[in-house]
Amino acid sequence: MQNERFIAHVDMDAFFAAVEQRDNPRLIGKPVIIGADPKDGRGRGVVSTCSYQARIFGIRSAMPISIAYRLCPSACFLPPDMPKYARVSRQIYGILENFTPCIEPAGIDEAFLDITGSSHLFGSPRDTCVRVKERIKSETKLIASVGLAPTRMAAKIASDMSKPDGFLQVQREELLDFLWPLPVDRIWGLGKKTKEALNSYGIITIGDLAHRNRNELRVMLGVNGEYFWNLAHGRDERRLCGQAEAKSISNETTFEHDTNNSEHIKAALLSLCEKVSGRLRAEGLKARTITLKIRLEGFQTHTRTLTLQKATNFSDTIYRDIKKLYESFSSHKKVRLVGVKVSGLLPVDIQDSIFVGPDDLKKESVHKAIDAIKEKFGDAMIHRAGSGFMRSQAFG
Ligand code: TTP
Ligand code: MG
Repeated sequence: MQNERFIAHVDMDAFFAAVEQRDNPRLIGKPVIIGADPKDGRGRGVVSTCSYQARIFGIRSAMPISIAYRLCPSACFLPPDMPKYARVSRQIYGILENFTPCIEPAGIDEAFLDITGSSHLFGSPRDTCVRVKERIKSETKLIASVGLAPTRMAAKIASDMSKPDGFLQVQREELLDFLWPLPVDRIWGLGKKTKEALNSYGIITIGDLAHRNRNELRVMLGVNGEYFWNLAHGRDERRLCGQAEAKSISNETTFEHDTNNSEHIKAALLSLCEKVSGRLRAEGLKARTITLKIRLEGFQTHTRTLTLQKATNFSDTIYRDIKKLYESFSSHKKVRLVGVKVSGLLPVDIQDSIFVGPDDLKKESVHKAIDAIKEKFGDAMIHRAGSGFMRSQAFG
């Protein structure tokens, strides 16, 4: 096919743990857990990651470290060494740059590569992926798994399914057969709550979602409905190397009763900022522009916008500015609805975030851990402030 694209997703196996095993051969083949201090089972933090030997015991990223300790007290527990992982990450990105200029970083240990135009240099797309794996192994002594597919989402699922030390190719003609049997929450950005809602409508697999009417999904899920429907049909036309589409991500909440309780309003805004920033991270994006929307009693609607010096997807940064905008907005009227919108979206960029410094790295990793917990256990697990609002939906 003329417009066929070949997207590879490269993701390191058990990244932090693998680096530690490489640097201390006594750890090779053993359960190694990177994360908070377990304090003999009384530790309060979480697991960052663990070696595949530790996964046999049921240990996973974002699990409370006390549970990990209970499951495998004899494991080797190590604190994360973020500057070291950042150095290795830089080295890996350096290797990837040899294969294509078209790289989209997706995290400290993963990236998408558009290798459509690289085949004449390295053989078929499959050969290129094999070479990527080999080169990473020979230069870093670490193992990457690689998925190859016509879309980013399928490539990411393929690399994940192939782990550890895997490679899986999904051809264009097999794309829907590959996607449709998978549970619906394999779709990017589709979290636990949406999954539960969809399951209650009998939508269990990606195929179930794809077979529903697009408008029906729009009614169920707002603008996300159409986004998820397109992904379920294997449509993800965003160009890897181009800028993200000129679009925005937003969420809004209508209070059960109009309110002028600023603590309630700020709690609602914080929750919206967390949702919006979670979506940004799920889509590998950062935002430069932040907009607050306030609808007062009587349906008068106001927006306030500010542009950041540096794009972000951190919820606390977005909330800090939304709070500023809210506090500078004065009205004696009660508030009916608030919304948070981010725009000026950019793909997550190496210089812009991951390698800025250890603090940013830690933050990125904490946010990722929080997203993972929310995905697994729902929002109820992590909440910072009480929220007395009801409906939440996207605004355009
Ligand atoms: P992942 O690629 O999700 O996990 P992984 O590389 O450890 O294991 P896998 O073989 O399944 O890919 O994340 C990359 C690193 O990011 C991971 O080594 C540690 C860090 N991380 C956290 O700190 N907290 C988290 O909740 C997750 C998911 C990852
Ligand atoms: Mg990984």
